[in-house]
Amino acid sequence: MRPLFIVLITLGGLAQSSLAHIVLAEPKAPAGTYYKATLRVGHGCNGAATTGLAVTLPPGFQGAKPQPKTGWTLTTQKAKLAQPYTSHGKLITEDVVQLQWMAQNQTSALADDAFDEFAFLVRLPQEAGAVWLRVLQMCEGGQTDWSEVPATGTSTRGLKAPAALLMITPPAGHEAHASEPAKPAVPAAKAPASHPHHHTPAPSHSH
Ligand SMILES: [Cu+2]
Repeated sequence: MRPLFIVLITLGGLAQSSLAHIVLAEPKAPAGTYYKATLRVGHGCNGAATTGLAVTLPPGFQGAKPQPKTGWTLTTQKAKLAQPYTSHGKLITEDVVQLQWMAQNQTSALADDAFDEFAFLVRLPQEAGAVWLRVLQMCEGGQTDWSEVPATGTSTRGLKAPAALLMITPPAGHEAHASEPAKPAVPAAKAPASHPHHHTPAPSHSH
């Protein structure tokens, strides 16, 4: 790679906000809830149009279902689970581990000067904390592997191709457990109080 090219990429990286990367439109969600993950693709690969997107689901993400897109072919990949779980009374021993959207033709490909969103529905793990979604962006004549994760914390500053960050917040109703040791990477959890949770001790409604 020529030095000038590297300088341009670096400058570009500094100038762009994280909005230009592949990010989650809704980067925060309570643990154990059904979450619509919307991956926002802000640009192609060094100017080339995006022809495909493959997202790897972190462990504990259950029953992922991609949202179909006109002009794009969907593929879901399943794998045997190290830790089977029960859903709606059934034991789940294998689950979706990767989702892929491929443009059916050049017309469907996402031009560099446009943006689009790729979504899926998934049940989030019960544990709060920072989770990174690895996204492989395939383009005409190249690709970008959005897989970089900071050594500590959750700042993606200085990373050229960071994975998409999701902050899983403690479920509402578990705030009383705040004295439990929290994972260091998690900033003060602000779970919306508007999500009633079955673990919430039922307050006595005497009125
Ligand atoms: Cu970017």
